[in-house]
Amino acid sequence: MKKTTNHAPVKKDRDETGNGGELHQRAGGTHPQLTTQQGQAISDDENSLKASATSRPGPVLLEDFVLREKINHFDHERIPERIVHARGAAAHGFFELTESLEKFSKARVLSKVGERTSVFVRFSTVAGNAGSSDMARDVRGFAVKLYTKEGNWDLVGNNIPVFFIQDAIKFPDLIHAAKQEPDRGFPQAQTAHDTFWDFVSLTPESTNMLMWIMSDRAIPRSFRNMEGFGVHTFRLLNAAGKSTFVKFHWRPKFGLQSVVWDEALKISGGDPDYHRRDLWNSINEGNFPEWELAVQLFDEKFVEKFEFDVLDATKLIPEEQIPLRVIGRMVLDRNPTNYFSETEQVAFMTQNVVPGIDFSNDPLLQGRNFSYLDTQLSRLGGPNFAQLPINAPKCPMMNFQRDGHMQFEVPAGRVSYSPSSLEANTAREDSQLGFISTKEHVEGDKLRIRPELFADHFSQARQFFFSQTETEQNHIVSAFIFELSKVETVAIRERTLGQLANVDMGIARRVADGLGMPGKVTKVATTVPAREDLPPSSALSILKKAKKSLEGSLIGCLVADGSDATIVANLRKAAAKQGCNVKVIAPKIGGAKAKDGTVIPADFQLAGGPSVLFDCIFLALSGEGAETLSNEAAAVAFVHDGFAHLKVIGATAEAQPLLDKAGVIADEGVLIVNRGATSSAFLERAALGRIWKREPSVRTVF
Ligand code: HDD
Repeated sequence: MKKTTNHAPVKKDRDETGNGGELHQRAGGTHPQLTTQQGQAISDDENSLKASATSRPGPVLLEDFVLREKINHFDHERIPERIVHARGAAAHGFFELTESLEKFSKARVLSKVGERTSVFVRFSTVAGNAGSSDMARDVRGFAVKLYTKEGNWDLVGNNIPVFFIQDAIKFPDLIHAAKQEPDRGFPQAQTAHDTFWDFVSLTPESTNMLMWIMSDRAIPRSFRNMEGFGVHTFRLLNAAGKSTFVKFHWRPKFGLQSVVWDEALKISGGDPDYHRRDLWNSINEGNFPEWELAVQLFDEKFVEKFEFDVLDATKLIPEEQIPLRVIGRMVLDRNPTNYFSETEQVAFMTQNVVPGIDFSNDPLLQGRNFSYLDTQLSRLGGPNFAQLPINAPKCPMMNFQRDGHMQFEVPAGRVSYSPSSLEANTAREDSQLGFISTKEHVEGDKLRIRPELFADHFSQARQFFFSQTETEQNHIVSAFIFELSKVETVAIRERTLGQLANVDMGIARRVADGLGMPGKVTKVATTVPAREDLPPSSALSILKKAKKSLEGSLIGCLVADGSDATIVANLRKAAAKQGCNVKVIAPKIGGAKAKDGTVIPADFQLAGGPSVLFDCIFLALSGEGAETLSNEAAAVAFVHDGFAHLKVIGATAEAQPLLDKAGVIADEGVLIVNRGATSSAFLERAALGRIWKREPSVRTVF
């Protein structure tokens, strides 16, 4: 039977009509009766209606409305996928305010300390289609719908605080260049191809964002380990009508973490659902993803003295200049009940703000405010998508908008207009409570222009690069080399090197060297050269602010027949104390026979549990197990990759043959746990993160 939710004007559950009981009985007392969409009980769901179907089937009859309705509904099961951010995963939760911003905003969600507001948050990649891999090198969408008591507020952000372009008119070009090339339909979910680099190398305003997407921010360990940003400057408006500029930041409780590039490539094969599975599992396990909401507040005085324009979405405001002020927390504690109804049909729109929160004149934001409603109309099929349970506000809602496709409301009465006098208690506007735009004086000529302050495209790109640790800088250089190595047109590679030279000649030369194109660096002409005096900002680096903790992480523990069950049990106990989970990988999914005769249950079979799925690895092997696994390519790759991906490796002394076969060289991240000893040294080192020092010994750094 079709189940309905308790959201207002939808069709009544049949149980409520009184028919349900009877149908239930008809189905044999234990299951609800299967019916058509019109509620007619179905007698046979296995066979279509056929003419003269005695020994051999005759033709299927057009009359079979049960068959036709079922196939017809199936034929229409898909809606157009999002043109960008098609691949996503989402969860429900709440936002709780911890510090009131009442002085700055009249929005209740920002002023009532302790009040919880329901949220639905969708994370996504940008370029890939709905079925692409989670681990593509890409920006991640971070879209938050807050169902406030004063209407829905959507903060439709990304995990990177700047953007590729300054004006919405360039968005279709950017996306056409980034997505699959139109003649061949590939590559999928990646920017490593000619059209993307052609466009960005001709669009110098993208340079700052390029630094960010070539950094490890674009290959996050999980959604839980990402920051989120509203990107644009918004405005807050208080009860007296005074406006303050604001930027919004989400900061993850589990800390920022990313994977390394070779690992990202392998995760895409090992588990294309890596991020959505992680989100789903962590919520199911009660390990709720959590973020702080922080704001940067500033006034006109700061706007005047800031080196860049606060309305330019390709720039950020360093935290050293305007510190973050933490005002609340967001917890995701419930997985969706139905992926399509919720995650697919959720309609985020930047235009969704509540009284007390307002837009700025950022031309990118202004264009977005048009695009999101427009796209929902075609994606969700008409103007009534706000009635879908996932999109409906959770506060009283009343207006005179009527009819249209899929109208679920059944409004009573004669009055569907305003002003009116025929009925008492029709909805009226309220100048005190209602949404008011910031009062702003505007004058001047109507022109298609970019403000002068928008013209510096390289200074913040340079500041970003030199704010990174050496390891992170190496990764950025390698990412440029990887991406440009996939660009077939040499002139595009050269032009990109020329733009990079505007950031810093040293970076451009390193990339050129890695491409085997030394001597090919010629600066592209620019009117505003990069400033070299911007101080580095530690907040821009992942590693400088990494949390030294294992909370929420996964240990992959390799076992085989003959393993010591006590070692595994002890590891589990010690790991649980640190809030981290142990998953056991064995040659057979039925588990491994421990030396004491018990069975160590397995979570993964070796071939389906590569080490890329875990944050660190532990080899709980007996001598016999290590010998056997040394001849097993998947086991050797498990250890080899763990080492090459700079992970901390714990192992029993008996595991040495496998370590040797995998080419592991002893260093501070390889910890041998002696018989009877605890695994605490391994866990202590693992909590500090990867062994970055190992990197130059496992790959060439240009
Ligand atoms: Fe956008 C989706 C974030 C610029 C037009 N965008 C979309 C989503 C996120 C963002 C997170 C997915 C929402 C979801 O999960 O359903 N977009 C951004 C950010 C931007 C940005 C942070 C720059 C700061 N977007 C941008 C521009 C335009 C769009 C300039 C058009 C002028 N974005 C769209 C869209 C999408 C979308 C076509 C596709 C599906 C949808 O809206 O619902 O309207």
